[in-house]
Amino acid sequence: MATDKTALNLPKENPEAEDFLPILGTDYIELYVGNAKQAAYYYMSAWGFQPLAYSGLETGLKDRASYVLKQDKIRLVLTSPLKSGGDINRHIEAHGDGVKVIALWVDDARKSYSETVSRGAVSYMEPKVIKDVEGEVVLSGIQTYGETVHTFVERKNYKGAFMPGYRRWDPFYKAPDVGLKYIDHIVGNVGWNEMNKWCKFYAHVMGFAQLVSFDDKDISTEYTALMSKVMSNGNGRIKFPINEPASGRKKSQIEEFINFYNGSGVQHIALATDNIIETVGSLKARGVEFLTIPPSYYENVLDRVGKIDEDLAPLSELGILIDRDDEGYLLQIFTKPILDRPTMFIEIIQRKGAKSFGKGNFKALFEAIEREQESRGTL
Ligand code: TYF
Ligand code: FE
Repeated sequence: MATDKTALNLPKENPEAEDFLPILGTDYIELYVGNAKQAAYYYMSAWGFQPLAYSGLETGLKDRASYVLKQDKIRLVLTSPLKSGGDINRHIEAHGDGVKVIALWVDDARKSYSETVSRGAVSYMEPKVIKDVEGEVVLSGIQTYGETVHTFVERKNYKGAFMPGYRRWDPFYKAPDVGLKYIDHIVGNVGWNEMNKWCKFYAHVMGFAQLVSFDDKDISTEYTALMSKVMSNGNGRIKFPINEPASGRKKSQIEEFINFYNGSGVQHIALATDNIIETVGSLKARGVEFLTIPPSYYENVLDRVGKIDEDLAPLSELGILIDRDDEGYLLQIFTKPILDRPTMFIEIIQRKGAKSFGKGNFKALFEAIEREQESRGTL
């Protein structure tokens, strides 16, 4: 692991410099999916999301339906087209179900737009005000890797369930939550030799700093080869690792993603909990499938990470990985791909002081991913 100080004008190293793009947090993640009604049911029943808002034919839309789900600070929007043709169908045809929008909550969506577009961002949506009786929201947006976009959401005085155009959605069915709290990080996979381009985009255009970088020597040897850099905004609330494939003995898991997604896109979303044993236990009981870790991982893991608060037995039973840095430790686990295409998956993470990414787990994790790749015959 190397901390790359060459990466541009970093807020951390220049604390006097004004953050030209202050971000309050992730506002929501929107996926374009083939069947939003059924996807909503999956994220509610398996993942414990609660229904929040809806828009579609009943609210006057003619061409799409969206369901908004919530669990603590995490909001998901699931959107499907209602007619043939159009951008959403084209997105699904190219990528399968996947993340279209990573929405960022800001104080000033107009300024966020002008600051980023003037630094070279490609516009996705010019600032616009949307209103209803509950107040108003200002939206704007820029393009990022692949067909993914960032919208800026300013909701100064909005009192409604989600935003104008949506109505509260309160179906009779509600599954209990599973203790998911907030989005820890969102990872993008980009094409060969594109990692630095997109890290420069996050640095120059959005004022992010590089936290860490992993090169193919850290991450490949005989395992799935990739390179990765983690970009973070000024207050550290937003963390975007960017991976690119590297050549190795077998086909990189990043290359497999790029092939099935037809380009760059969101590879995984890491959701934080403050009790990973309970959260993962509930998810498994509801049918969520995780990568399996061999028992040998647990034989000497405590020699590597030292003392932890949890008993090892439930961690080992569930296949939860452990890693440590200077500031503490972290617990993490990864699902199998949650779609038919081997593209997107979800990570559950519990941080106990550690601010890093689980480099100490890469070998066990990538071996687990390789076993999955083998089972698909895609190596
Ligand atoms: O949070 C972490 O430790 C992960 C590790 O293709 C990771 O993001 C890195 C690359 C990858 C899958 C997982
Ligand atoms: Fe991760």
